Amino acid sequence: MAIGNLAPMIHPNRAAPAADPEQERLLAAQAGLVENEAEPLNCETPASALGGEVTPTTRFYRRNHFPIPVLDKTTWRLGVSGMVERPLSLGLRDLMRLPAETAVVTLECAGNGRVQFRPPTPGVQWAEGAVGTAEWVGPRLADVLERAGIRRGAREVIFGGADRGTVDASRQPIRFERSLTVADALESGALLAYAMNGEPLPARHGYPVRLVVPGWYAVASVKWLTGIRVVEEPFNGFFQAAHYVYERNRGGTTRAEPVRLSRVRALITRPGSGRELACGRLIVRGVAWSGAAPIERVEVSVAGGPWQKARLVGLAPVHGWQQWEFLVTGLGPGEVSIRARATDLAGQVQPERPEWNRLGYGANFIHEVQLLLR
Ligand SMILES: Nc1nc2c(c(=O)[nH]1)N[C@H]1C(S)=C(S)[C@@H](COP(=O)(O)O)O[C@H]1N2
Ligand SMILES: [Mo]
Repeated sequence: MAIGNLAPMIHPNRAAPAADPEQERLLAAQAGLVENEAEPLNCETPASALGGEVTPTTRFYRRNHFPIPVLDKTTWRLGVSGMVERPLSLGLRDLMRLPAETAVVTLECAGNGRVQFRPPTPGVQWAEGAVGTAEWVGPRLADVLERAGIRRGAREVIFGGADRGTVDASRQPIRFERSLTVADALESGALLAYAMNGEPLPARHGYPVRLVVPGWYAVASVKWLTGIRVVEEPFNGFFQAAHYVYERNRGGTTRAEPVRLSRVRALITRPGSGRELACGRLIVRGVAWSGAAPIERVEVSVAGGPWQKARLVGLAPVHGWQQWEFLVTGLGPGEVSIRARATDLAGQVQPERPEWNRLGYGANFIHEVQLLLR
């Protein structure tokens, strides 16, 4: 990497103050989120609080690797550097003057569902609520890259966040950085989002600007974006090459494949697991999504019975989850389990048992709720 590429990485946001961790915990608890880790705060939405076209921002899951930086829009700059014809330094107003796109996009943490892997895998033990859908607004990443002009021979685009910290005691503090290939950066439909559900992004979700990469596991959607660097070499950062990879051992050799698109998955949002309900009829509701393709079908199995097709409700946004519902009749008293599984138009169906991998990613287990009927 040329020395010149480093310059824009030294930005005024380095010494950004951090959000108060106790206040963040309190707000999350008040919104009914489940805390999996206190500092940095990692909390998820109970499945029963999901559903609807978008997730209210207060209830949107939070996944942080480092303390939350509180950035100042008057000094914040987004640098575009490296293998570009015209390096850029953009302020929030500059970005807001560009044509904006609005997209409803589901973001899911690649570790969602990890708690179910056996043997257990390290990392935050997410159940199934590290997922949410929001309406995002901002210019297209491709437009900004076009303005800068990607030079021939460029291979990847690295996105740097303003947050930093240590990932293990023996190492220096690092930033949160992720890359996309030039083709993915231009063709994924990624946005430089400054609004979430009609409001400026809150600090915890990446204020003032985050990347939103539709269809990809949310690790690609870098929050608190301050630097975009176009490079010639594959990026080997910690969150790119050491983590967020499916690591599998085959015949004694370890292979690592990067986490990319969200795997197909359905969640039952109503009724919530553990509920006591009256016998008879019951409407089961949920959401389903897949990074690869739209949802083709959702099936429900009651008390271990056959898979039956649920009704898809409305037309889902291209990259937002599909709502669905299913009417169950003739329920007698006692405990009953209800399961739901999704299939996408690419032909991928949720597996009975997602493939175990060392770091516990892509755990798209079939969701099951237990009910007590009286
Ligand atoms: N700068 C920065 N961006 C980040 C992260 C982070 O820790 N720092 N976490 C990533 C991961 S793993 C996820 S799942 C999503 C979570 O976004 P949210 O907290 O807005 O739900 O942000 C991604 N972008
Ligand atoms: Mo994540």
